[in-house]
Amino acid sequence: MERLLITGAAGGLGQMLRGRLSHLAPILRLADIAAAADPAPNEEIVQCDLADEEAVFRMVEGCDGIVHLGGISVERSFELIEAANLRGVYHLYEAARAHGLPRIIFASSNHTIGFYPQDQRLHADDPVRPDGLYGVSKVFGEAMARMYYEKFGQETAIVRIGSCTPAPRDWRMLSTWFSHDDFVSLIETVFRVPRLGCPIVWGASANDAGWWDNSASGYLGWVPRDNAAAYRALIETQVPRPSADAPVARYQGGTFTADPIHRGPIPDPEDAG
Ligand code: NAI
Ligand code: 15L
Repeated sequence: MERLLITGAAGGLGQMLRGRLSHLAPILRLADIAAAADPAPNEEIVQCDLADEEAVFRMVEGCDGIVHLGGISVERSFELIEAANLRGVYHLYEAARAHGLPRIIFASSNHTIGFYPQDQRLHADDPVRPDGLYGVSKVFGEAMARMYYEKFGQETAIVRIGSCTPAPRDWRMLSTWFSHDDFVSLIETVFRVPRLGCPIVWGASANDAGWWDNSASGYLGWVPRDNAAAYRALIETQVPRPSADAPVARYQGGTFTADPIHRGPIPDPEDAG
């Protein structure tokens, strides 16, 4: 690849990956609606609202691979989700079609299946059970990826990310944790394999307590190395165990299953007094 595009580059995962993917292409194009920090010599900064189709076409032009992280990443109002995660994904796929079908990694989420109980092991082809508007928007993105694959041969790795954090922080993350190293190695694999197709890959580490079976995407040869079990003793001693009937202990999507449908803006906790 000559140029790799990372959308959502100003966000949590974007900032982490910005520093860890520079070996994949001489130029990293970092895009976000938010202003980004100063570019390094190998970086191009593009400020772009995913809801703006022309801007998305300019953002994608000249890129040979895309890590699509941009969008609303938690439960929000339909209006916010629609702009970034519905229109934004459509714009991204149309731009990719116009600019040579660069391989895409689509950051989907465990919230596409959040209403499954935690004692059920899932495969990639199990029916979706989204736990909110955010989860529904990721189902939409997955369907968009699949349709562009069937119609135009656009390859995408649909990565249903669990909880991608430096370390697991709570009991649920003993099952959902996706280490930064494992995410990086998955991205390396996706851009290395001769044939990608359009697999759904569970974005999770090799957690002893994991719920998700990645055998359907085994042909990629990607093997996660980390295991949240290494943090179990720490969590058991430092994090109170939630009661068995709490959403965070019942459902794979945890607390998202209990979120309301937000109508109108949600106050930013930092603005409250
Ligand atoms: P984040 O919220 O920190 O970053 C998302 C970025 O997208 C932000 O920088 C934001 O400014 C940008 N963005 C929002 N609306 C936009 C718009 N209209 N146009 C352009 N950019 C826009 O999220 P995070 O944690 O970095 O996650 C990255 C991706 O991975 C998201 O798509 C999220 O849904 C997905 N994901 C993340 C998980 C995690 O554990 N961090 C778990 C499951 C999925
Ligand atoms: C997600 O989809 C969110 O983007 C992230 O902030 C976490 O909440 C994660 O899921 C999770 O379920 O832990």
